[in-house]
Amino acid sequence: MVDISTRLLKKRLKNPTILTSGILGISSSTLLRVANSGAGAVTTKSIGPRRREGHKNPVVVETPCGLLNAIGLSCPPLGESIEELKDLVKKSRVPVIASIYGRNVEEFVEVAEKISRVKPDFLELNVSCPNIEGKPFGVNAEISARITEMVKDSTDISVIVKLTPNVSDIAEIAKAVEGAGADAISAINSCSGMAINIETSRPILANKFGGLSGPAIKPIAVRCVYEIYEDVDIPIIGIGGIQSGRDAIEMMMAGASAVGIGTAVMNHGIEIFTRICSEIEKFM
Ligand code: RRO
Repeated sequence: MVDISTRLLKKRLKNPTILTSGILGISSSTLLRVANSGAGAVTTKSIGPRRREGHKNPVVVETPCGLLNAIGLSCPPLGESIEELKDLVKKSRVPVIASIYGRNVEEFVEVAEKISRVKPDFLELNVSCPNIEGKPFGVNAEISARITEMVKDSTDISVIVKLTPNVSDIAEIAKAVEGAGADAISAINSCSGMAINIETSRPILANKFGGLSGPAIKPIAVRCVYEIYEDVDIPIIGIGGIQSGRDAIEMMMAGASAVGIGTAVMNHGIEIFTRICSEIEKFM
């Protein structure tokens, strides 16, 4: 059998597939099912400092080329998220990435400190959610670097920074967070988009705009990962539209050390991890 294990910083992944953030929430039992189903690592939905409702329905719309979402960073109170994460970290046989967000630098640090106590394998800083009021921090190199630096000062856990493709120069942001101490980068978050119901002449999503994911964004993700890889020396988790082993290999050829699988889980179920891995093995 081909060995497709890989390293992400100090952790060994039995294979390069990672459940991306947001797809299956933060419930420990759900994430453990994915961990036991063949994923190389799992990522929680982004955890914030306090309970957050998220946007009104509809929050998801399927388009012919991908999924458009505007969940709006919904999450339970921090204490509840921490209990779920604690259970997940205790029981998971694969590395756990805790995704976190804050409305400012102080909130990022607060969540990072509290989450670090339950010792996930990695923290992922979500500076790139497209579904917030105004622009995400990730469009600004200086602010992204400041958040990275402050979180790094507050934790011993390796920090991954998740970048947005909705910028003119993603490599510039990648270099800034690398300079601020980021241990790795994940790219990309969803691409800002919109869908209109032409019968009602209204936007379909209650939030009007959403983040597009799925096969439509794969070429954008491959281009972003390639550009980042040329400019930074830290590992990259390549995310965006991966549905098959060939897609995963393409992303790794662009420079990714591991790949995030998100929308494909919704389309094909959690068996997607073993399917992608066996396709990678065959290709190798
Ligand atoms: O919750 C969301 O609406 C959301 C988040 Br936090 C994110 O990072 N990316 C996305 O497409 N949706």
